[in-house]
Amino acid sequence: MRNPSREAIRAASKRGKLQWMLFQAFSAAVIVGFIAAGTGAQPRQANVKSHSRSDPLASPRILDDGDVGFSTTGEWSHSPKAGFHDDALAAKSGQFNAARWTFNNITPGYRYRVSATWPAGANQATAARYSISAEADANTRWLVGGASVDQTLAPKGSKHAGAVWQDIGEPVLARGTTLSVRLFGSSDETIVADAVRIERIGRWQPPIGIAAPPFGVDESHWAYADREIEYDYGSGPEPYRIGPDGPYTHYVDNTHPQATDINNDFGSPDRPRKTLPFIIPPGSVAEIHGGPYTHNAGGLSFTADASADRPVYVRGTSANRPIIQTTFSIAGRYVIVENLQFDGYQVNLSGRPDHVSLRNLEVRNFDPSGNNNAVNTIGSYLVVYRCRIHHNGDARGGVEHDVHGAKARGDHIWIVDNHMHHNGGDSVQVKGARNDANDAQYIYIGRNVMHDDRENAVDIKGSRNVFVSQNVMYGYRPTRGEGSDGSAVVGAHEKAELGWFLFNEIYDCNRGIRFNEKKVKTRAYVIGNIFHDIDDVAIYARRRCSVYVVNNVVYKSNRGFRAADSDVDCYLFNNIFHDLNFHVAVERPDRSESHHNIYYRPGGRVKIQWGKKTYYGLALFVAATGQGNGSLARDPQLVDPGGNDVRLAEGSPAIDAGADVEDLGELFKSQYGLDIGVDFLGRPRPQGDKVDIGAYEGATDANDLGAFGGGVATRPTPGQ
Ligand SMILES: [Ca+2]
Ligand SMILES: [Ca+2]
Ligand SMILES: [Ca+2]
Ligand SMILES: [Ca+2]
Repeated sequence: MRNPSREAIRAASKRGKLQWMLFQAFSAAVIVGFIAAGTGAQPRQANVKSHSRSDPLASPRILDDGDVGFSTTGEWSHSPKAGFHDDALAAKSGQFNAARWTFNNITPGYRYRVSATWPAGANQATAARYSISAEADANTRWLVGGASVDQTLAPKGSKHAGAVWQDIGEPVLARGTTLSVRLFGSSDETIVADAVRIERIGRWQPPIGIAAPPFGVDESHWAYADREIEYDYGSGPEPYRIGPDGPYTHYVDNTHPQATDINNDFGSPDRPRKTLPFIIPPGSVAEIHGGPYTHNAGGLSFTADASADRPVYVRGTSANRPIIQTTFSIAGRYVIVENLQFDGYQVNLSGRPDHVSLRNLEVRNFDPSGNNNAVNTIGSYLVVYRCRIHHNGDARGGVEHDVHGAKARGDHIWIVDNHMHHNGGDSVQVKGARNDANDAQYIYIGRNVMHDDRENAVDIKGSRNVFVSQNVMYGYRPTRGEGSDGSAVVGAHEKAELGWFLFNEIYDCNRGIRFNEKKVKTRAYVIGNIFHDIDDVAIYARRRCSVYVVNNVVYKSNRGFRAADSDVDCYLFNNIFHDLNFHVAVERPDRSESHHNIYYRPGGRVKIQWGKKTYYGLALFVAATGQGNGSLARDPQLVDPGGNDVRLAEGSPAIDAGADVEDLGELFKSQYGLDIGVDFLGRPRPQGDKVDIGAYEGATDANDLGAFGGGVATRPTPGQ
C-alpha cells in the first residue's frame, strides 16, 4: 500500500511532476529567505543557494509511467514493486504493444540526451527498442534517434533522482517543440516501460550554412538568479527578486484587483502594475501575467536601451502565455520578448532596433485592411525563434492582400525554428526598402516548418546574402485569384541578387523554387534539397539568373528543372531526377552545363530538352549535345521513395559517381566562414572515394539516422 506522501507525489505527477518539484524547491527557498530576512539575519544566501535555480528549459525532465505525457497502446500489466517510483508496466512485445513518453515545450535546435531506466528481469527482452521522434505539427515528424537495450540487465549510466539512466543512443537534435520516445519490441519477449529522462545539452545548433546569432537564442533571464548580479529597484543595488518563473524586476498583471501604475514603478505579486512602463531600464525582467491585454486599456509599447551583458526581458511565464490584443511595439536594443500570444495584433519593431529576439510567441489572426506583417522584423541582429505565426490575413482569399508572417528588412536577421502557416501573404518575405539590396542582407531563414500560406513560404525581393536552409515547406498551390503560382519559394525577383538554398524539403506544391528576376542577374545556389510531389516543376529558372543546382533529389513530380529565359546560366550536377514526367528542360542552353546527374523514370523514358530539341533518352541527349558527362539513366536505388526515404541503398549507382563539389564548399567558406560540405543528414561529404549523386552521402540502412536524425520529415517512423 502506498503511504500518504507517495499519494501526494502521484497526485502531483498528474498535474505535471516537474512543475510540482520546482514549486516545492522554490517554496522552501522563499520561506527560508523570508524568515531570514524578517529576523535581520544573514544566512539567506547560503540557504537559497542550496536549491537548484536554473532555467527549467535547460534542466533534466523525467516522465514516469502513469505521468501526464505517458501513454500505451495494446495490453500492459502493472508491476507495482519494481522500477522508478516503485512501478513499471510490462507487455509482450509485438506490433500493437507500445509505450510512449511525450515531452512538450522542447526548445528546437538543441541537442537532448535521452535516457531510460527500467527494472531488470531475467525473462525480459534482450532487444527492447526505443525510438525517438521530434515533432513540429501533425504532418511533420522526424525520426531523430533510437537504440535497443537489453532489459535482462540493469541500466548502465549516470544516477539521478534515485535511479540509474541508460542513454538511448547519442544525443538527438530536437526540431519542433515535441520530443517523443516510443518503446516496442521485435520478438515475443516481455518489454518493460518505466521512466524516461531528457536533458538539454550545450548551445543551440544553427542550421547548415547559418552562423549562430551573437544574441537572442541561448540567453536566459535565469542568468539573473546569480546573486552576484544585482538590480536597483530604487533603494540601491540588491539581488534580483525571484518568483516561480525565475528572476523578475517588474510584475504586471492587469487582472489583479490591486493592480495600478500609480506610484508603482516595478509592481509586485501583491500589487502588480497594470501595463508595461514606457521605458524599461537595462537588466530588467518584466513578467507579464493575467490578460487578455485589450486595446481599450492602452498599448504595450516600450523602449529598452540595454546591453549585451544586461539585456531586458519582457516575458509571459513558461506555463502561461498571456494574450495580447493591443498595440505592441518594441524599440531599443538587447531585448528578448518571450512567452506571449498575440491575437489580432502584430509584433512591431519600431525605429529599426538592434539585438531584439522574439521567442516562443504565438502571433495569429492579425487582419489589417492594408498590406502588412504579423511580425515586423525590421532592424539589425534580430531573431525570431520558436514562434508560431499563423492565420494572419486570409490564406484562402481570391484577392491579393499581402499579410505576411514575418517581413525581414535590415541586416543579420535570423528566422529560425519557427512554425508558420496559413498566412494571407508569405510566411517570410525578404525585401529591402524600395528593393535596395543593401537594405536586406544576411537574412537567415532556417529549420522552419512553413505551409499553406496564400502565396509562398519564402519570397525574396531586393536583397543579397539570403540563406534558406533546412526548412520544411509544403502546401503551396496557385491562388484562385491573383497573386501566386503556388511556388514554395520565390528565390529571386525585384532585385534579389544572391541566395543560398540548402537542404530544404519541399513537397505538395505547384512549384518548388522559382527564380524570377528581371533587372539584375541573380546568383543562386540550390544545393542538397529534396523535392517531391510537385505538380509543375521543382526548380524553375524563369528569368535572368545564374543558378547552381547541385546534389538535389527531385522525385514523384511532374518536372525536375526548367530554365525558360535566354539569360540563364545553369550548372546542373550531382542531382537525382527520379520518377518524373519530364526531367530537365533548358530552353536556351548557350551558357549552361549538365553533367553527373541520374535520370530515371520507372517504366518510362527519360526526357531532356536542351535548346529547341527534346531527347527521349540520355544517350541521345549526350550524343547530340556533348553534355551529360558522367550521367546515368538507371534506377538510383533509393531506400524507399514511396515512403519518402530517398537515402541511397547499398549498391546504389549514385555512390561515388558525383562530380567534385570542393569549389562550392570553398566559395562558401571564403565568403561566410562556414562549412557546407555535408549531406542532408549533416554527414561530411564526400565519404568513400568520391562525392555521391543526390542529397545523401553514403549507403545507409534504416537505423542510420546521421547527425540530424532521419532527414526528411514525412518519412514514416518504422513500426508505425
Ligand atoms: Ca515507474
Ligand atoms: Ca503578394
Ligand atoms: Ca509572395
Ligand atoms: Ca561517396
